[in-house]
Amino acid sequence: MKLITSHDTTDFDALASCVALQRLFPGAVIGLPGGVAPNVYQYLTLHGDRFRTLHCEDIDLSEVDSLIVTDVRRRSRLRHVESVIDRAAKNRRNVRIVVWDHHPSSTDDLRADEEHVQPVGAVTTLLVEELRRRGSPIDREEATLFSLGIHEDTGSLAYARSSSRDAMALAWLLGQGAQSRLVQQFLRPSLGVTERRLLVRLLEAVQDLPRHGASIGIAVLEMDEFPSGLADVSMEAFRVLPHDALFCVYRVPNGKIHVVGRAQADTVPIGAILADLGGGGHAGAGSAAIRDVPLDEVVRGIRAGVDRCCRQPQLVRDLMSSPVRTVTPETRLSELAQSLQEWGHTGAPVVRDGKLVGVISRRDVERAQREGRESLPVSSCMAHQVRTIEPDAPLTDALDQMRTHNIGRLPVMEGERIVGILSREDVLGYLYEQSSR
Ligand SMILES: [Mn+2]
Repeated sequence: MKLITSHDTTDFDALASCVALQRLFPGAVIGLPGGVAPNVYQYLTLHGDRFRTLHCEDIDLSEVDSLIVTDVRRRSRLRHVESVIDRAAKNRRNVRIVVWDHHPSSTDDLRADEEHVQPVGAVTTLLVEELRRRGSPIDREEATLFSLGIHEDTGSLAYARSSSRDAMALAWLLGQGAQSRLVQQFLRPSLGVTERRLLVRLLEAVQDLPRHGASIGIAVLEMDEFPSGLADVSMEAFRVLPHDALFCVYRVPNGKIHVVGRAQADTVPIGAILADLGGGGHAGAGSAAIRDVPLDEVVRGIRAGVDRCCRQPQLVRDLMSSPVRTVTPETRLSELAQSLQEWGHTGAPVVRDGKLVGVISRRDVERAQREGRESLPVSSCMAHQVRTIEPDAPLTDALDQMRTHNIGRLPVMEGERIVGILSREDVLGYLYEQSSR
């Protein structure tokens, strides 16, 4: 028997890639580990006959002579087919193992006879490319399911790991009849009443892990009933909260602990941290299901992982321009206009007797010119309320200030002394540099 399988809490990328693999391995059976994600569950209540999946528990694993694994290759996440993997380890002739995956490699990875691993946003993308290459026709139900897989794992192409290949696969699927309205509907079903209650509890439970400039939240909940929709509730909380990263730790009545982690790109490597707890995932999203470990030990494990894995934050000091060109309140606007052009700056701090008394931007000067006030001094139209920042503040604080108050440049102050200036251009350059790495 040929068995296609994937990871626990099966998501759309896992399900879609299983279904696509059935096209490559006709007659193969899809056997899922156990729980599926709630949105996949809802999808399967309607599509269960069209795309048949079985529980691995209901399959005679001793019959399996081909194991096709997708969207996962860590052995710790493949316990449900451990007996098959063990048979293959004894004699490769017993079982042939094929892997399709897009996760980073690890020392715990399965040894495969055939491996298709590439760092695209969704493993479904690799399979769509393969079906396309083979000229296999697909219908609109398949096109819609494959789109769901790619949308889910790439955050509709907005996650950092999305690639142009994911976008091209989606474009092709639209051409094959993928239904965007249904994608939308199945991707994020609205939270039910129980999930909303859980969301409120979760939001109340969030505490800050004061670390490294990235703001990291952790919420620990002891549940007195079996939960549903933990991933969705965690995602919703992450959307609402101001944190760069969020760890949601749920202890369910049988003592098992579920951890769901989410992070903005380039802040906290969620997958790596949760892998040490027996889970896995990507930089931006991951999960772990942990048995027989006390709650406080799990929380300690997360803290330790964060300490170990988080990069040192970028500080304002690293990015600010220094020394600073300043002007006095008495400088004429016409003169300032010329200086700004010469310096290539879009504004300047205003200093009197070594003390910062205001800031003025090119926009202020241009307005004054339009209104014929360019002979007036800088003091006539500078901003007196100046927001400043310290050189050792994390860059994220500076970004917050710029965003919240819509300011273009922050004088960097060491006590009374101005030691630098951080402008929008400095920050933008850095952001684009970072995200293109
Ligand atoms: Mn995936």
